[in-house]
Amino acid sequence: MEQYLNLCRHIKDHGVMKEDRTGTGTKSLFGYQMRFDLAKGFPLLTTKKIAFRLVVSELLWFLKGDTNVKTLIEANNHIWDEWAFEKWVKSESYEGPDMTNFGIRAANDPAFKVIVDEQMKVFCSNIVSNDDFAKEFGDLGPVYGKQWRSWPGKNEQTIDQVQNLIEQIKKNPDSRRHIITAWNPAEVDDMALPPCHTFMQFYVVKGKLSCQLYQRSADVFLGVPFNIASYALLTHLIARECNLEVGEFVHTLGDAHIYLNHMEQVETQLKRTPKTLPTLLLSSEKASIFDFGLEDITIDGYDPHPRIKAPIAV
Ligand code: DHF
Ligand code: TMP
Repeated sequence: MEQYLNLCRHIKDHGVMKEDRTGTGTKSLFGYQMRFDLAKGFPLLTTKKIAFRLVVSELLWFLKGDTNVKTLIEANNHIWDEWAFEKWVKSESYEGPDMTNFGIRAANDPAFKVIVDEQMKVFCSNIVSNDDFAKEFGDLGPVYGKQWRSWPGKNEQTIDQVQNLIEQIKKNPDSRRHIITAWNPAEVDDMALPPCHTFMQFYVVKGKLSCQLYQRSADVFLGVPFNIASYALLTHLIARECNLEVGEFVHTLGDAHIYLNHMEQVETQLKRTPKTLPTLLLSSEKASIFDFGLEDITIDGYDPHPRIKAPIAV
């Protein structure tokens, strides 16, 4: 994963200070590309520990067409909590302490973070125990799952981009139209967070399937390691279903940034030596990509350096 460390170094050396929506501040640059040969091991970061089960449960959630955090929370995956929580604390139903700009305030004030964490616990337990609450506040809007599996088409019909993609790869591998887009301009305003990984294209040559992702906005310390693993996994799953070997994952970034409150963590990582990449193991029993469950996807030989914590910008 030298590619990832090179990206961090490149932003450190050539990035420009840039303000951002969250008020955190970033070092940023525009336009960057990494390539990962998926035959050379599974690109799960080894210079810090990534909880692979979170990557898997999020991808399965997308693939099911789900957009409600209830499913994630029930799988003990809390990576999307803040963006559903935000809807709740801004609503009439919320009666707790003031949560205006809770993200940036929690990042700068440990005492306030304790209060946010308490309210977040209340939120998560409401989501799990109360279906009406989950329906109203758990849904992130028409985000990835909706656009991937049921993009609103003509005459009230919906388009299953994933199913169509798999069919086309099987029928017409040479096509230059193997595309899935999550960026739906008509619906972006209804999303809790407009898609960051927005546009992917697949490519088949010599029996190998490659994938290129265009990511418009890239949180290099927290989001990007997940995004690399997630798209590598997606490529493996689609290749398996189409009887192809895996080729490359090409990761193209738009605004590639390191948040200023992640700089120390990035430094720590840069001092570490990458280890051998793990191997992905997929259950051979499942016929379709849509049948995969958490237990069918595992990683072998993953021996990373310890986890490094960092606050997420909301
Ligand atoms: N917002 C921002 N500012 N950056 C993101 O990367 C991001 N990613 C989102 C939603 N909004 C975002 C969805 N993906 C974590 C990783 C990926 C992710 C959201 C959060 C994260 O916090 N990872 C922690 C561990 C989390 C845990 O163990 O629960 C990490 O250390 O990798
Ligand atoms: P933005 O909508 O203002 O660009 O903020 C989104 C932030 O989330 C930005 O820092 C990029 C980051 N992000 C990722 O890096 N990867 C992801 O998968 C997601 C959902 C977000």
